[in-house]
Amino acid sequence: MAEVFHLKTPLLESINMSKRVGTTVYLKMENAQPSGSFKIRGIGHLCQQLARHSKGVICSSGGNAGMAAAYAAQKMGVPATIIVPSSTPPLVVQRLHDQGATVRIAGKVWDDANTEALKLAETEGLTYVPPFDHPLLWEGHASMIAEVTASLGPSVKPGAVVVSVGGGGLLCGVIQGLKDVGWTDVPIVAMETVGAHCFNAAIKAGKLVTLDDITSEAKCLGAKTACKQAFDYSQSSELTIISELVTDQQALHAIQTFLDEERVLVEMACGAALAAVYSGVIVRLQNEGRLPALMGPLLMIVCGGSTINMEQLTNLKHKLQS
Ligand code: PLV
Repeated sequence: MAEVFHLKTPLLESINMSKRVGTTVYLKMENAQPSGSFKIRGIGHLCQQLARHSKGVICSSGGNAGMAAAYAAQKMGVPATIIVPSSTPPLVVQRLHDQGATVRIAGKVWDDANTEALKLAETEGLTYVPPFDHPLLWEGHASMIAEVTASLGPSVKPGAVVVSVGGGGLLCGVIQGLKDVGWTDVPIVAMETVGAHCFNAAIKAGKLVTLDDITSEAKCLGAKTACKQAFDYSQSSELTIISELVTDQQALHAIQTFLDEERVLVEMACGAALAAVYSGVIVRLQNEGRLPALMGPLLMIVCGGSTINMEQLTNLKHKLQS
């Protein structure tokens, strides 16, 4: 069997979040993955399937998919080229270099970097690693839900799951995981920031839409168009997907509170999900009757992320709180 690159992550109970929501909150600590986020689950799986004999992989990324592709490629002894947009902070470029990758900067947002990656894949014969839109990614991400079932034991089922949405790959993987274990009745709260809200915009329009620009600081949620599978799931009568937005200020407040209370630093993309608790979205949805009374614990996918350090946190505070 092929080597698995991701780790089984801890499922931690958060006393502080539980107090806020009024029910037990469990944190699936994907920040603890070797590449710093959940992305290694799907990307590790995809690379195993598609890149074993490759002359090199190429991945377009806001940062974390690239970190995962570089990690998997290094493990497989395959060269990695990561194309990031200019909005990616220098600290990530350095981390990618440290992971042994060649880094190129192309365009302003992820969509520009992706155009370049597809071109280079073609001209240089490299294996293209998409960050969110591929069934093998969703299959790999689904393993996190299988782990949650094992951690919770047979008698406990989550009352709801909270995830961040960028292009929707994490969402598709979580849904795949819920399907695998027969939990399709568990509602999903899909969180984005204003300015990186392609999934919310698609649901409102009733079709996939492409945002004009990414104006949020949560750059790793910054795909201009959600993947089709995520949108199709949002239209399915078998699933309950509630799409909610928070501001960058709320996402920043969430990562600061998480650092204070849980002693873990995550990036803005993850802050969007955490803000569902810290900014009262979950309680409001329940009060509005849109989220049924939680019959089980709330499961937070702590997606993690490498585009953060203390300096970057200070920069974000200056930018967003002045
Ligand atoms: N980030 C992708 C896409 O960026 C990337 O290239 O890294 N949480 C974190 C920490 C992430 O890095 C991402 C995606 C998400 C959540 C959202 O995942 P998705 O795109 O599968 O919905 C443009």
